[in-house]
Amino acid sequence: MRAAASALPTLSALTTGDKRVLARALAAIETDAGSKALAALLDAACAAARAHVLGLTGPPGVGKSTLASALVTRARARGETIGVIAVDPSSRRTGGALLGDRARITTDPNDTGVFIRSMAARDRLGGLSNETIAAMVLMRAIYDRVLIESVGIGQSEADISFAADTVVLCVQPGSGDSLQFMKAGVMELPEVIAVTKADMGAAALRARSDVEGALSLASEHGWRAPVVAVAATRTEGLDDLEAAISRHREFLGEHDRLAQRRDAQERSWIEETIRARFGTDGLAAARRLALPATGAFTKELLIAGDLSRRLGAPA
Ligand SMILES: Nc1nc2c(ncn2[C@@H]2O[C@H](COP(=O)(O)OP(=O)(O)OP(=O)(O)O)[C@@H](O)[C@H]2O)c(=O)[nH]1
Ligand SMILES: [Mg+2]
Repeated sequence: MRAAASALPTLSALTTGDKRVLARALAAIETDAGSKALAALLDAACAAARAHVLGLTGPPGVGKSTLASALVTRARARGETIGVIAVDPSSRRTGGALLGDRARITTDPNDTGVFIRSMAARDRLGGLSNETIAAMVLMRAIYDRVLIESVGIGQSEADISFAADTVVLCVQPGSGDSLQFMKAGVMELPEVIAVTKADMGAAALRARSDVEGALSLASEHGWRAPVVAVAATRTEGLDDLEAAISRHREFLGEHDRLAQRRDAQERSWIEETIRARFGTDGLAAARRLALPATGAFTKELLIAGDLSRRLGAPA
């Protein structure tokens, strides 16, 4: 059923925390794509951002969902509200059913302080779709925390850094893949590295020292990624992980770093979308446009409208 644009909730209705209102807004991300009203709502939500956005990434099976579950439980125990997005590379819509749901995060269905949504990935591994970005923006205006789980190995971690304030890369004892990328400098450095399944004894210890060795010289923009060992199934190492995440959050709070990071993210959302629709020439033309000061989502609409008028590309 197509929701009419008028069914779009207002920001103040959204921020009451009523899950049905959020569900309605999430549906509108697809049904109302390209509408001014949706862009205005998303821009208002961007301006009302309140959550810290944590990105959990790493190869399939590394323990991301188990860790996410543990972090959700701890956040709720502290009285914090949390929205979770599980980006699922394997999900395919077949006959209306979303297959291969990787959220596997169990919570109390009556708890109004937690909202979990699985979303399909873009074609690339770990790739975030426009819908995922929009869902994050909505949840960020509602909850105290947002957590995005996304599969990624190697370069694709960069994708989650377009949405998250703090990226935690999960690596597993005995698997050298992420490590190889890091050593080769191919990988965008995460802000925190979690060696999962630390209950696996010597292999976990070795993994941790391997990662620390690989990172010994790496430090990006004044932040050196801490390496933390966690055993989510035994709820071990979670204090250390949360402390590392908090330290990065404090780091972002200094010198306007958070605002700069989010500005850069918004620019990359616009560029990605314009490039995907109008190519590199379109992007170059967009850079020459004089645009009024608006939020990123409205700006993207204005650019797309202008380019499709001038280039005759589909609006
Ligand atoms: N021994 C041990 N096993 C764990 C731990 N955390 C997760 N696992 C197991 O690892 C397997 C994968 O865990 P998930 O949390 O589903 O991993 P994931 O990274 O979310 O997997 P995908 O979403 O499929 O990529 C499960 O069988 C978990 O029980 C841990 O701390 N210790
Ligand atoms: Mg998972």
